[in-house]
Amino acid sequence: MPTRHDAYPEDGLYQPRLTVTDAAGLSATASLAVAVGSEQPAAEILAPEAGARFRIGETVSFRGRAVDPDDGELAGSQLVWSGILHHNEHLHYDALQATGTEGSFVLADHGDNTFLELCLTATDSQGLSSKDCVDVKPVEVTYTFAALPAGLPLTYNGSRYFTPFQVKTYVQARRLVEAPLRAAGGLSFSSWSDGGDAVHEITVGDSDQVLTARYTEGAEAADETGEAAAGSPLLAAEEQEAGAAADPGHTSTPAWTALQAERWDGVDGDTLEAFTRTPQYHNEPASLFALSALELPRGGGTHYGVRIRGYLVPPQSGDYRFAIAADDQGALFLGLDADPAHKRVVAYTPAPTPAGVYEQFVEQRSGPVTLEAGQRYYIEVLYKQADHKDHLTVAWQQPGEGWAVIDGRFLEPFQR
Ligand SMILES: [Ca+2]
Ligand SMILES: [Ca+2]
Repeated sequence: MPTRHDAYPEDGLYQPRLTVTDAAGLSATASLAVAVGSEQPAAEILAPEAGARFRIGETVSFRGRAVDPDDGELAGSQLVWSGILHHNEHLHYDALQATGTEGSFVLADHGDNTFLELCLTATDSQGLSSKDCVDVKPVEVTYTFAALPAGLPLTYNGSRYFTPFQVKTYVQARRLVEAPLRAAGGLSFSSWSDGGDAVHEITVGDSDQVLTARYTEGAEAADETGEAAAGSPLLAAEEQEAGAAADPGHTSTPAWTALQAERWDGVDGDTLEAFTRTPQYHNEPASLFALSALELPRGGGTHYGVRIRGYLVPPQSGDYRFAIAADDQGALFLGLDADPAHKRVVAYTPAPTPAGVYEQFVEQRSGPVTLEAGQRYYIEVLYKQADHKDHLTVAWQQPGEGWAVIDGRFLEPFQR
């Protein structure tokens, strides 16, 4: 490798360039900044201090300086502040821009798992610069969400999780929490421990808290039949449905409240084939939970399998298309009519897909399926989670419409 030595007798900033040209006449150039007789300045953030935490809505004051071995203390005009918002693994630049020795901003709420990286860049008279950065993080607290009885899914900030679950969030942040009005086993929402409505906004307090959604046995009719139905939670759900309809207070209860998912735990393997071969699958499920759409709550843990059965009742006649997304694997079966014996696979995931992405594999999407309005078609979804992420969504395209997750209002509970 050729080496070249250059001497720069005058102080200043030099940009030596190296150009290489190949036999075909194509060339490339690289350059380098060389400052002769000068050293770079030292940027230093004096405030906020590393590790300092701020509440959402609080004013954050920042202050800094830079000393240059050649120029001495640099003027405010040579100090530029910038902010980089870290959101999960994403970076958003230009979260803040300012010039000077000091300034302030109000700490905004960008959601959980976020913080601002505040940087000061000092540039001396020769164009040499240095940078100092500090993380500006919100004051964090842990909120635990529980349900009585435990295990029911609750929604925190738009995502559903099985209870109990914990979230790290920020003091003074506002978040939406939601408890379904109806849950599996004939349960009705009763109250939140903070006294809020089933769906309400919380302002995150200064310390860790537990928020509990309490459920009670549903309509009176369900209580009367509870004993007979004890061995069959699905049957109990149907009777609950009938009981709810007879209770004037619950006449608006939508049919989907009885749509149930059956869950088996401790299931080995990462495929549906492995799932359906296990002894567990041929026994009673470990738990049941209600669904409001063909979408499973995420964060359900590892090594479990789910079966959802019911009837699809199309709102209009015509050609429908179906699609499924899952991690680790999911399959959608549809009957030619209401008889489970006439089911066939219309869509499945050959390998894990990203959440809500239906274009990864051709097998994920069905061809056109002709359905008649008001008819009941048996529908079954099988899902297997091994480890890491879990998700399942089943979407459809009604005639002349866009893709949407199949809502519970088009589904009826399975009848044995
Ligand atoms: Ca300098
Ligand atoms: Ca997984």
